[in-house]
Amino acid sequence: MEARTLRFEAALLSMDRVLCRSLLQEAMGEERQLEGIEHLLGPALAHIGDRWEAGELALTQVYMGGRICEDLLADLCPTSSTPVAGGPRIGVGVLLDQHQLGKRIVASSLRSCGFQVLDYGQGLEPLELARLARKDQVPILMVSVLMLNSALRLRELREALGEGPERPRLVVGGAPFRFNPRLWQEVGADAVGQTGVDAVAIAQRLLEESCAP
Ligand code: B12
Repeated sequence: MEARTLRFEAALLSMDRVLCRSLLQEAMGEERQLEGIEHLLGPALAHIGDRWEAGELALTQVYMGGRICEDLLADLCPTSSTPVAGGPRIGVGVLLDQHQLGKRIVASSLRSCGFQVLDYGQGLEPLELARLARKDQVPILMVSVLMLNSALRLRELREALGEGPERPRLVVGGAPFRFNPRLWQEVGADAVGQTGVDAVAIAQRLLEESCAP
């Protein structure tokens, strides 16, 4: 890992919010803002997760790390920073689990590129999420899942979205798809992405495809 990522991880674990914030701002200044956040926060939290799994860290440390990142994101990339009237609409949500940082970054990336984001929240049941997406007639539904059990329930969501050209296209992302690169196809998704930048590129591609004669 890069030196700054290691420093960020250490600052998260010692709950040094001031240092976390300044490292994040530094990273945001060097790259396009959200990409800077992704490059620092993603690997640091993934490493904290691995260390928790290996028994080196307590769950409370994971919790506090996540909490600090949540507060920093709320502060540095507010949810409604760029409301765009008339842009293509995209639904986003977290299926079943409570890991919401990825969804937040994906939503901010989409908003910053002119999409109207309908944020359905987290901890959603498959049928409920499908109902919301169909009611709003979003052409694309982006779903974040961080736990394998939640990822496997994407099949139910995909089924409930229905068939035909009008059904929302299902785009997925999150840790289980990094661990198993074929999982997105197994659950019936239309596309998978690893970052907020991917989310934007996929949305543009799917919308172009749907307009093609
Ligand atoms: C922080 C964290 C928590 C925090 C969450 C805080 C919060 N408010 O979100 C807390 C402490 C609450 C938590 C709880 C739990 N966690 Co947890 N957690 C993590 C951790 C360390 C980091 C996740 C994170 O926020 N990463 C940073 C964000 C920015 O990254 P991201 O979500 O991956 O999103 C990026 C990309 O994936 C992508 N992306 C994400 N979604 C989408 C969607 C689309 C459409 C696209 C295009 C892209 C995209 O773009 C994002 C931005 O770059 C992960 C480790 C890991 N490797 O992910 C474990 C992890 C996900 N947790 C895990 C577990 C087991 C749990 C608990 C069950 C622990 C417990 N015993 O209680 C609970 C479950 C809670 C629940 N019901 O949901 C396991 C899951 C394992 C599995 N096989 O399912 C992991 C993988 C840790 C591990 N190595 O074992 N967790």
